[in-house]
Amino acid sequence: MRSGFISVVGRPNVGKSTLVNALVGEKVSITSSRPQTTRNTIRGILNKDDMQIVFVDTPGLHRPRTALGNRLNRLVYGSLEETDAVLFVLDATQKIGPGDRLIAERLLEANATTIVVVNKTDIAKEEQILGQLSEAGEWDFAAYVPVAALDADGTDAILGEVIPLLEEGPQFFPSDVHMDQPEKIYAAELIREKFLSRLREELPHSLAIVVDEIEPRDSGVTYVGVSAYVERKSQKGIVIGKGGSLLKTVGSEARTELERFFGGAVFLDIRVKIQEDWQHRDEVLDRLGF
Ligand SMILES: Nc1nc2c(ncn2[C@@H]2O[C@H](COP(=O)(O)OP(=O)(O)OP(=O)(O)O)[C@@H](O)[C@H]2O)c(=O)[nH]1
Ligand SMILES: [Mg+2]
Repeated sequence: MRSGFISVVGRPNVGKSTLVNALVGEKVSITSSRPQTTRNTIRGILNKDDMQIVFVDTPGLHRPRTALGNRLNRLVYGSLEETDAVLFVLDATQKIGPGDRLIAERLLEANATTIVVVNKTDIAKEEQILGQLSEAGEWDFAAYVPVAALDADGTDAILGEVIPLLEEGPQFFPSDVHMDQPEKIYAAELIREKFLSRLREELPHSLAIVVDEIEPRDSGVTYVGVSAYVERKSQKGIVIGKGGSLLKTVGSEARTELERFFGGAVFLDIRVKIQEDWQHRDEVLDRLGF
């Protein structure tokens, strides 16, 4: 059997998680239009006959301003040590900037086999795509592939580059699984995704979701008990919304997804709590599971 780990790295919001989902063919990692959506390395597993590819989605790399940001960057560069190749994702609609260059330098230093993926070609102008391919071409990485991850367009071309790199290796996961996240973590991510799509500006960064309890009840309903942590009192009001309206909307959207995941009725109980300045506090980050 041939197998390997492929890390997916890049600046925030370039479409890494969307790409991993497209490659695996399942929603393993949440996505949103807000930068810094992904907060952990998330493995998505693609099983093909006699082959297993483990894609490692990572948090977007940026100049860290918080203890959380620092941890996330360390996590990404740490993940490179255990990967066979890297997909370095660029956003075709954005100019290559200092952030991208820094990542490129780190990848070159680490001597990582790197495939550059130019994403969002569906909304980029042709000259933007060509400009990026030629500018990024100066880094002299192993391959360059334009894609539109949102439409799963170009994923075959990526696999065409990745598969020849795989070596004989063990089967890391059972052949019928496509992710390795514990149920509570995955459920918390699905809930956070719904909040992200409804919250504005800085608030998404201040939100942490912890699933405290998943309990099948006699009635056949699965009870899901959740704490939604914000950093300040004012944020609590925003997350709850006027007369509880935002919490209600998000709760109902999240419940629909959770019911699909659990395959049955779900009672979702979200409590909004304040954990002051959690992004900056190491002991709280430990407790919240970062
Ligand atoms: N039009 C278009 N939008 C895309 C494409 N890929 C991703 N997006 C959008 O770009 C936004 C960011 O996508 P994500 O997959 O969450 O980006 P990410 O790189 O994982 O972001 P972080 O986890 O914050 O680092 C979302 O709104 C996606 O729907 C694409 O190929 N075309
Ligand atoms: Mg992501």
